[in-house]
Amino acid sequence: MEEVYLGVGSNIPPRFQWVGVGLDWLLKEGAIQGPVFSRAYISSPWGDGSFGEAYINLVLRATTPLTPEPLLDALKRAERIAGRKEASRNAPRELDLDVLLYGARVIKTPKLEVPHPKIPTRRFVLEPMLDLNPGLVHPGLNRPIRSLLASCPDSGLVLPLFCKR
Ligand code: PH2
Ligand code: MG
Ligand code: MG
Repeated sequence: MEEVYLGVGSNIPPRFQWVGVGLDWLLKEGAIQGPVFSRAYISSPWGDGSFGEAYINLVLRATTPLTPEPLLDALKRAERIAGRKEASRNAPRELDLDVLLYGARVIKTPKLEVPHPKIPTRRFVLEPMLDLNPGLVHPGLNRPIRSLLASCPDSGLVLPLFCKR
């Protein structure tokens, strides 16, 4: 069993429905267990070629019995079950599931790079990671997520939907 942080995003309505469909399937399959969720955020589409409605973004922490590449395959399958089709990079999507962290492991294969290479540049990922663990340290860069957020160049809208409980 390993602890993982997964990034979750959707910008094709009904956004929360697609998030639910994908996560239900991952839980039913046993691909993830005991998920804990960040707040959900509204964020403006980020990156070259991105457009469309605002995103719902959140991060979850869970345990997984799967090794990294089978976990990635399960995430891709959950995306397809939520209706996602092949499309250009950054195009609107019903569901996007990314492996952000896999324990403290640093992995680079042709299929998968972990920690996710875009973590430091995306406020819609850094903010929800901090909800889950304010003391979290990026295992590849050996820098606190808090400090990556302080120097993050992303100036897009990243708005929590609800206040902290
Ligand atoms: N994902 C992308 C491209 N752009 N923008 C926001 N706000 N949120 C995302 O999850 C996102 C994005 C490609 O994975
Ligand atoms: Mg993504
Ligand atoms: Mg993705």
